[in-house]
Amino acid sequence: MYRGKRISVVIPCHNEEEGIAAVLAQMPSVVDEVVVVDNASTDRTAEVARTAGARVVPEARKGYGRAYKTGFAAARGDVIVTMDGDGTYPPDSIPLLLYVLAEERVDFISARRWRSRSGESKSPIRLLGNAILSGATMCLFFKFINDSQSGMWVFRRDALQKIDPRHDGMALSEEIKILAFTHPDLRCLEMPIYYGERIGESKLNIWRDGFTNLFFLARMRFGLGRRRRAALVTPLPPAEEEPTPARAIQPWPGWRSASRTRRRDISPTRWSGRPGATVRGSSPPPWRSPTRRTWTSCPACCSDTRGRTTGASRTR
Ligand SMILES: Nc1nc2c(ncn2[C@@H]2O[C@H](COP(=O)(O)OP(=O)(O)OP(=O)(O)O)[C@@H](O)[C@H]2O)c(=O)[nH]1
Ligand SMILES: [Mg+2]
Repeated sequence: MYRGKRISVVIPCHNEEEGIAAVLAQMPSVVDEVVVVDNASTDRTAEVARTAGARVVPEARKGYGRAYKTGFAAARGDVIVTMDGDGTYPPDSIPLLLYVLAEERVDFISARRWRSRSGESKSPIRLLGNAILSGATMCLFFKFINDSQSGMWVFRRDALQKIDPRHDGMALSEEIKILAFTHPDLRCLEMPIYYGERIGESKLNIWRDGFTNLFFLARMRFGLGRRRRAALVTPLPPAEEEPTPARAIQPWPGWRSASRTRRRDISPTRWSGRPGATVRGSSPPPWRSPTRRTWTSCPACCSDTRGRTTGASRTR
């Protein structure tokens, strides 16, 4: 628990029995739950994680993104922290990242791998690949993201609904950052961290994953606008809760019978169920259209003889 917020750490694992034990042993006390997504492991990953106190969620469908989506759905915290189960990301940086998240009122932090703790740097091919992908991200989306492939993020749970990442593979890492950093309602930040040596065998396929991520960036550049617009459409309420059509609303007794009567027959006395009401002055209260989001007066009683609406109609 940190400043009244529950903290969940989500870790996707595919055959990480050596790494996960080391990661869980370093977990700071602010963390309320650790969700280890056991992604089709054939070793003792699940058993080791459970013994170390983590909640293990099985996910039989392989894929880094697939594992994360399952983990996010299972996490119960208000703030979600992610990292690999291989010891590369520092669990002891979590309190500092949470402090910045709260102090700066940020919604999403991506941890940038700055320097290696042991002083050993990554292989040149990986450094080059990361530079190309991060450079392409900056050029295509005009966002200064130094480490687009980092797997450590700290974000508020409610931001996840706005981001809605979908990719099943390694590209989820860049997808989630692009969606967060380009979202108009989210405050995002990149913070440097030290990274450690990998424990166990890498699951990254440098060429395949590298090119998949690069093509995904291009596809996302063209699809992002459409995706944002689709997310903006407010879904209609479910059928059973659909509001009654305006004509069936009975703001006062006698409304229905009056509206069914031919227009020339409507007299102030017949029209009103309300004492003292007149045809023009007795308009029913404006109603809010759930699809158009406008407040509309009833055209039946507020329109003039040419059928023009005379009542107030305003958009909120
Ligand atoms: N690549 C990959 N990783 C998975 C999968 N399912 C879970 N994971 C986990 O996702 C995390 C990231 O994979 P890594 O192999 O560490 O990839 P990486 O961090 O880009 O590469 P390294 O620098 O070698 O660690 C690890 O904890 C994996 O165990 C999967 O299907 N594919
Ligand atoms: Mg890793």
